Amino acid sequence: MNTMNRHSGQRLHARERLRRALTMATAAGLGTALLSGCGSQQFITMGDLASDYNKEIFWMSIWAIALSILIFVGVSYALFYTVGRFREDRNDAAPQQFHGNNRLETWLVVVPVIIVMVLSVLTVRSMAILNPVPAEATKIDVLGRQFWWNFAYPETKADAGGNVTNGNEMIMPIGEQVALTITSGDVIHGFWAPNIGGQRAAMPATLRSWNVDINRAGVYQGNCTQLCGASHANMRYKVVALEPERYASFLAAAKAYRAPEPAAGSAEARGYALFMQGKPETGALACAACHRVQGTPAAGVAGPDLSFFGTRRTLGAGMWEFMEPENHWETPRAREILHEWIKHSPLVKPGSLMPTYDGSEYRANGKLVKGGILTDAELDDVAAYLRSLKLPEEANYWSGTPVFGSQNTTGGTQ
Ligand code: HEC
Ligand SMILES: [Cu+2]
Repeated sequence: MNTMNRHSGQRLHARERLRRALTMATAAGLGTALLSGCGSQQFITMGDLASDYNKEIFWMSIWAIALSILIFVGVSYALFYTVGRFREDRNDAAPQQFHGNNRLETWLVVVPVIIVMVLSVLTVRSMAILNPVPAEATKIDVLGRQFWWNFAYPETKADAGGNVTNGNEMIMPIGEQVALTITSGDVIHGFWAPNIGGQRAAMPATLRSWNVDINRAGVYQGNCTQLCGASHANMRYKVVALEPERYASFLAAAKAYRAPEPAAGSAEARGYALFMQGKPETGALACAACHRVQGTPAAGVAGPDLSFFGTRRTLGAGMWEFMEPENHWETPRAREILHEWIKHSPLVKPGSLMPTYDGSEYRANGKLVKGGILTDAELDDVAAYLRSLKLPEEANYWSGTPVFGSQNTTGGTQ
């Protein structure tokens, strides 16, 4: 009886284990399917030696590791030597006491001090190389907010007013140091783009400078590294590094850019009106209150800059990527996601601080409030307006730029 019970118990146990394994396998499969459902998300790659910053840190690490190995070997040798030499079975008498052995103690102090000094000198040397901001460096102001990024070019005043600024996609030149000034508009975020030189905290009311660089043109992945809220993991961005000439032509076009004026009566024109004024009858807030579009009265700063939105290939701070070689915003998937985004972004991106436009609740200043309403047709008009916000083709920084760490490595419109 007893044994039988035990047997059936074991069988149950085995069955339970199988069930759990199956559930886990299904969950893992679903997870993978969901993740890959997001399209070809670009991976983070580390240890990229195309960046002089990374190279400097790499060699410093090699020295630190070499010294650590030396210490490890030394300590291990001393340990085994002592254990072997002073084994109890060989020496019945108490081991010889050697406190007061000045020679030994001097060595024990001097050697670690030398090691620490060598490491400090190496560190200070690297800091002296990496930290000073060269006067001629390209300057970019980085602002992190829940859950997006803005990249402003403080030295490039737009002809239409304000600084040239781009949301969630940072364009920089290759082959020179780029001086970032990093801050946060709310909580602490972490600016992490390993290909161009690692990680820096983005802290409110604090400006941190940091020089980054890379010698290979391409699109690289960046992420927020601080647990800053619900969509911390969806606070991504792209670093687009361009050859100097291409960077210059981007910057010149961005400087001269004024959002294209929609033709009267077009969907874009209807979208423009909604963007600027919202729809007060239904409580739909004006997008312009939170978003800037260069060359229009829209100058909001509570959300990412949308001036070149049509040229961008990411949405929701890199939560979605659209890498189709041509007309990426015209694909059914992109159209659907953009529509859903404007309609109720907190539903598709947890914690998004943008209002809803389908009457559902969202969080504003910590309180739940009801969004206004735009009809599906109106949402499409607004989306059409956003898609029309394009830089001239010669300034399209995605075009032909290789995307590293992605299944789709061609990127752009090659
Ligand atoms: C109360 C401020 C506010 C209003 C009003 C607002 N937004 Fe936003 N918007 C945001 C914030 C904040 C984000 C960033 C959300 C995130 O990624 O976490 C955002 C993000 C976006 C993005 C994604 C940008 C990117 O590159 O990821 C688009 C597109 C957008 N808004 C369009 C609109 C449109 C269109 C309207 C009007 C129908 C609008 N927004 C109204 C605050 C606002
Ligand atoms: Cu963050």
